[in-house]
Amino acid sequence: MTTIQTVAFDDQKPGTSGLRKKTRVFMQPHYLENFVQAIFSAIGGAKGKTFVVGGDGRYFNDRAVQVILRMAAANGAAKVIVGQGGVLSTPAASNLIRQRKTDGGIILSASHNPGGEDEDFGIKFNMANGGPAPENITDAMFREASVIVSYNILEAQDVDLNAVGETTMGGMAVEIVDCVADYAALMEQLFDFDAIRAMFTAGFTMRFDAMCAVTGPYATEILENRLGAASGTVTHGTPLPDFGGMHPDPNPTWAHELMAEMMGPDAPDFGAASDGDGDRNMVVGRGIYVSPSDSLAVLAANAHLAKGYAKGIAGVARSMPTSAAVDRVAKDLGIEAFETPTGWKFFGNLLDAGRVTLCGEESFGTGSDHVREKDGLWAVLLWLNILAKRKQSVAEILNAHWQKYGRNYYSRHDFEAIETEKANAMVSALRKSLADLPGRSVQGMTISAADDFAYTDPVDQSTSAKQGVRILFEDGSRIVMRLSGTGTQGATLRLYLEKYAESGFDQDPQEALAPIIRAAHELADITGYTGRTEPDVIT
Ligand code: VG1
Ligand code: CO
Repeated sequence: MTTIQTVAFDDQKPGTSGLRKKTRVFMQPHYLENFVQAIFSAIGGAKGKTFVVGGDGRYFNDRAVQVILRMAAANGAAKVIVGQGGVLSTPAASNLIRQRKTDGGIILSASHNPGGEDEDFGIKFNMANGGPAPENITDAMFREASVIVSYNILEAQDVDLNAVGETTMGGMAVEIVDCVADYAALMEQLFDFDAIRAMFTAGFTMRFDAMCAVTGPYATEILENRLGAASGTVTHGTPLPDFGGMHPDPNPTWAHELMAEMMGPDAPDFGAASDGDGDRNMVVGRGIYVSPSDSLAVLAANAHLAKGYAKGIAGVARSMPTSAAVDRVAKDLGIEAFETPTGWKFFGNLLDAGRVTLCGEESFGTGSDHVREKDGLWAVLLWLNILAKRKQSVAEILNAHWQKYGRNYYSRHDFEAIETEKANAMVSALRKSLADLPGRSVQGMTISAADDFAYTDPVDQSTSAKQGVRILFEDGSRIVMRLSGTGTQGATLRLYLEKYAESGFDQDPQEALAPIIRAAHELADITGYTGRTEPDVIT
């Protein structure tokens, strides 16, 4: 074992989902090593522990896995379980951490951010429950990384990550496992594969765009091999280190090929896409896009149709900026609904305590208590299960849902790579104005309340402040603004817009939300501070 002297970097602060930087930042000497050592320090050391390690296969994934193995061995870990090739989707890693009763796992991914030598890389730690480290642990990682003076590493040859089976490194066991097998087995337990298979046999057609990212092998095995979807259903199914130049963010802007096909004359019955690390999903019906907030609500209302949820669901949780559509379903079902800050780490306690079964975010993330991460393919399979049982189209299911619950018109506008000082100035001015907003009228609407969202975890009472500015109107409409915690360049402003309608369900969301969009620009003076008049991405 070698102890290497190092100097701390001052920017190793994990964001919404781990530490994300440009790949070249991670590739500089000691950068990755410092943070890995900080992770081990933050969790009370690695000695005698078992970890899962894997990533989404992006550029530098393979070399980072070798570094982590050498450091885990040098820090006394008993065993590391690695996905073949160093690859594991985020939900599959979460599942392995739980199934194998390990002490946690290190996941290498910058998720929906592009990959490659000039793009993004990321690393995060998940706890023994399979979920992202909570804030007290990520704060400890930052503290440790800020004062680090040395790290431990073993001088050893690379492990052959492609050879499934057991080997050793120093005194540590290394087990290379098939990436897909355990995950696929879990999906078979939750969903009615026979019913879905029968639907495909009867001619149901589907397109799954894996966006050259990690879900390809999972989707091909489950959809094509086990469920009998036509071969070629999965496109962009081979994971590539640079995602083939695609931006692996499953939304209508970046998954435009899928959108064009689904809105075209020969659209299949169902379309879906997932992101870099496989935890996000976008769902599209023939000629109809399903917003993630609506998808969560539909899944909550229909989950009992799948065998894994046949007993019903205990409760639901959504991140604060996610639309309130799922709250209406919870009310109807007589179950609890929770509103948490952005980021999956805030769902962990509620899931562990059995208070919620389903949770989701407006950012194309949906999941359940089967793992402790959002899970793209899981959401797609639940939709397929519901379609197979209800024998209706996506459009019919969505329209029936709105008829029953009303429609929460919803959109998110992203203004990317703003100069950080300008974005911060805008947000602090907005924060200062909050107390004076109630009672004020903008664009013909009266503001009823305005605050900066603060959260107290109902299970362990931990608190998180400044989680997003909320401006509520008397008619129930809502504006939310926050700065992204996953970007690697400047600041990204996320503007979330919502309006509830009891009738008139066929409007374009951008039209239905037009006065609220204008009000947001007026209240925050987005153009004055940032020079931007139009968002870069609309979802
Ligand atoms: C974004 C999303 C958030 C999500 C996070 C991680 O965070 O808004 O809902 O949990 O990405 O998703 P932010 O701070 O940029 O708004 V993933 O699939 O990138 O791990
Ligand atoms: Co992701």
